[in-house]
Amino acid sequence: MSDPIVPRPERIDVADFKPALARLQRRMFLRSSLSIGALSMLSGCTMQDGDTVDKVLWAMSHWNDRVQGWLFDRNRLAPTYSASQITQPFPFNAFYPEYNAPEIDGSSYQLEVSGLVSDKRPWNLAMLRALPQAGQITRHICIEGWSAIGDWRGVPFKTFLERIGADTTARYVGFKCADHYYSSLDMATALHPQTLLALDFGKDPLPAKYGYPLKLRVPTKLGFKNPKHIAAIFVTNTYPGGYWEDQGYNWYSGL
Ligand SMILES: Nc1nc2c(c(=O)[nH]1)N[C@H]1C(S)=C(S)[C@@H](COP(=O)(O)O)O[C@H]1N2
Ligand SMILES: [Mo]
Repeated sequence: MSDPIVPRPERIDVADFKPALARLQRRMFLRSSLSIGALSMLSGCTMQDGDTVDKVLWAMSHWNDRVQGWLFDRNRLAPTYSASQITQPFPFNAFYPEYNAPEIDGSSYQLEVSGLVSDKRPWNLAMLRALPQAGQITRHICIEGWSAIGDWRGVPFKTFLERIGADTTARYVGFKCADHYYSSLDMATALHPQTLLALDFGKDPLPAKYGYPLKLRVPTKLGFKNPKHIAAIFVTNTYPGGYWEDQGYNWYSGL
């Protein structure tokens, strides 16, 4: 039962992230201790054809999302760091090389809003900058086995959801990006006090490679749940999936 979503915590050089990683490892231990044999007993199928195995594994993964959602403590904060601890240079990562990062014209940029919200008017950058801003220095952890501390600033996502009149009893918030990446979050994480609609990296607007003009910074999730170059945000009860999520990475991926 190979699991593409298991990060390699031994390659992450962090002492202060130990509690979060220990929780993650505990959850993964619980999952990996279920053998194919146990799975076939539980699911009542022989797990002989690939399709069935696939279906059971996906069902397990969605069950795992629910359990992780229940375990999520909406008040638990991700660790924060001092300015001297910021990683320089901060790594770039995407499903393409850095020179292919989309170049977006900030002056004509519009953020689309749709789904279960009362105000669907699009947003430009000046409107987003006029909302209350907050900063954070937190650690980004990529599933590929690296982590880095960065300094992001922007609109607390909860504030933004309130401004657009989002139905916060809905299950998901989905994101569509200018590079055709996409992702989604559970509502509890969307409303978490450290989830930030980031406009700046350090003192300056986000550079193209880090997601200009807008990215979601979610320090309670793995890196791939932090969409860059956001073009559209929607609130929904229909599971939206994501670029890596749809290829087997665990959707919840909380820390
Ligand atoms: N639009 C978009 N967002 C994305 C990605 C991407 O390919 N496209 N990659 C994700 C992954 S896997 C990581 S680790 C981080 C990397 O962000 P960084 O370039 O700021 O380090 O962006 C995430 N968000
Ligand atoms: Mo990543």
